[in-house]
Amino acid sequence: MHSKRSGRARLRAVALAASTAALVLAVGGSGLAGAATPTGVTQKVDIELTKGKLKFVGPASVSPGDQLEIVNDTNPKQVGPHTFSLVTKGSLPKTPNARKNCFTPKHICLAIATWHGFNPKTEKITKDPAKAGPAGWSTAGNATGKKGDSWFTGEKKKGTHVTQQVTAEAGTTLHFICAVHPEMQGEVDVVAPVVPLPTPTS
Ligand SMILES: [Cu+2]
Repeated sequence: MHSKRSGRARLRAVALAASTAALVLAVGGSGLAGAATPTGVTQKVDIELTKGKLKFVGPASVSPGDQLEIVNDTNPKQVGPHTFSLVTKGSLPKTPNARKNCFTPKHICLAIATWHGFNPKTEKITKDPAKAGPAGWSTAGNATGKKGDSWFTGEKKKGTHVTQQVTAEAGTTLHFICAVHPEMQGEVDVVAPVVPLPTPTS
């Protein structure tokens, strides 16, 4: 009795170790730079002007391997251009005063401009999208030297868009801001994709 039970316990331990190893392998695989397994899902964040307010309108969650498209539904000739910029939560300006000073040295809006190769003399950018870390939407930047992933909509026409794969890890939250209108802020949770279970045959 005693030996039978410990044998079963040992088997269970081995099975557990095996499934843990598989889990580690799976996580390691999706953690490779820009190598998330495609889910076949496309998610969208719209930049909208609603009741006089500019905002990001998007899903509550996305998964690694989803395509994430950003679309500018506003007219840059009316409201100016935008950026969709991944930033750390701590670098989001929270007060009106912080938002007013956002485009000054050591603040996130000016930092975002530098990620895009902004030249203050010509007021032109040279990199779009600005890429940081692994390929795809992966990396949040800050105001003190860490670059993040970012897209600039351009200033000429409505409807411009960009699509990149979500390569941030499941369990994280992506915070984003517009460097032109720092009151435009948003977030999306990155969650593990739902894998459909095989249909039982009996
Ligand atoms: Cu904006």
